[in-house]
Amino acid sequence: MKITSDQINDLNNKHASRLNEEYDQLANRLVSRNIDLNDLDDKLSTFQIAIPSWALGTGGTRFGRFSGGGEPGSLEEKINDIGLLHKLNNSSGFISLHIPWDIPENYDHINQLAADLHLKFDSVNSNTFQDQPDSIHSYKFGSLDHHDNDTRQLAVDHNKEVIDHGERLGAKSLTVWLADGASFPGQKNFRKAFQNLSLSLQEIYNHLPEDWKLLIEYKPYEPNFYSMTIPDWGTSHLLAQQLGKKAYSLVDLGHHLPNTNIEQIVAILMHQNKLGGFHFNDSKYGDDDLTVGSLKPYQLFLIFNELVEGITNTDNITPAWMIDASHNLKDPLEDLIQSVEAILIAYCRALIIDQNALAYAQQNNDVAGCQEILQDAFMTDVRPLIAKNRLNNHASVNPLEAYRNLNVRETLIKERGSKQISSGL
Ligand code: AOS
Ligand code: ZN
Ligand code: ZN
Repeated sequence: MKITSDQINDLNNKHASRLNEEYDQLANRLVSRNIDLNDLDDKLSTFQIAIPSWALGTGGTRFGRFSGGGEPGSLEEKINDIGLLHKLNNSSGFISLHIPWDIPENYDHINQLAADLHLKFDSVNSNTFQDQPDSIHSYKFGSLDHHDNDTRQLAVDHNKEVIDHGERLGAKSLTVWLADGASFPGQKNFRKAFQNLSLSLQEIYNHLPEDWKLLIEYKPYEPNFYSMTIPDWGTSHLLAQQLGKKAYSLVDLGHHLPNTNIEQIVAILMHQNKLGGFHFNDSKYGDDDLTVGSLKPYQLFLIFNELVEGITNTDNITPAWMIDASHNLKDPLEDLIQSVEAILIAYCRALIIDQNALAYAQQNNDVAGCQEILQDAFMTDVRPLIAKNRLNNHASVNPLEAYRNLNVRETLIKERGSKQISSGL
């Protein structure tokens, strides 16, 4: 299935006059507040979010999985789905692959396919949380942190191979998420597990090409429920610091205990130039992996405030952005469209914060004033800015509506059938 520019133009034309009215009204207001709309437009156009290859199929819980049909069965079909998204929203131009789920059979072909759809490969992900069918060692009790050297070596070698695969795709970073930990007190010696992990990461780090980054994800619990070997940002940061300048922490929004001040973590990591990657999702209880912005849009906005502040005022690299959500009830592509939209809205709202006024209010201990400034930006409906930006970039003014009008899912089901199950979680 392909979506053509003509199809998008036809649908956009119906919205054009109303959108222009809404845009002009908002633009006038923002210009009067000294917001540089050209700069904002450039920032929106260049902001690209990676879609993980495992997010295109229906996810599940440990209790069941209810496929909606038309799922991609091959890497080609996964890339094609991301191409459809990117054609609609012009903001999902990166793919994040999981090895060994997505090892290309033919690199030239895969690279060409991605290039034809204006997509690039972002961070590659290793998998030492599952045993592979032919494996002689098991990750049941750990991988990079394992007390058994052969098991640890298997996990280290796997990560090195993932880097090699990534190099052939033009990727520039490796994301390591570990399931390593313990579910019961006494099961592991914390100090030794950390030491083993540290040695393993060092070996992987030494294999990184000069222009690559190692992104270290942390998580407080699950699949282990007593301890995780990288439970929090402090541990991730410590490891990244020990390894050197190519190592960074990766923040996944769902990987914090309830009520954690994630925006503060973001600010400090950026201050240390150590925020390398970001996984977006939303949650009410734990790592719920729900649609971005579906529950806590204000928190997402506060996080983007720190991201924008950090990008402007620190030397931190631009982090690798990725959606890390799971789709149990919704059509995965509709869910991804909504997540990308929520990210853009939060980003755009953060971009229109009056930073000078905020700094002035902070200097003067004007606490009420600070809140007014943040909430003024948050309460602003920035959707016309985003829609207009997409219109100018020949993408869809309303991607979800276009997706439905163009019968994308129905066509995919016709092409691929209703039974096929995509690889992934
Ligand atoms: C797991 O909870 C993490 O969020 C990972 O980033 C990711 O979901 C996993 O690597 C997917 O396989
Ligand atoms: Zn994640
Ligand atoms: Zn997660």
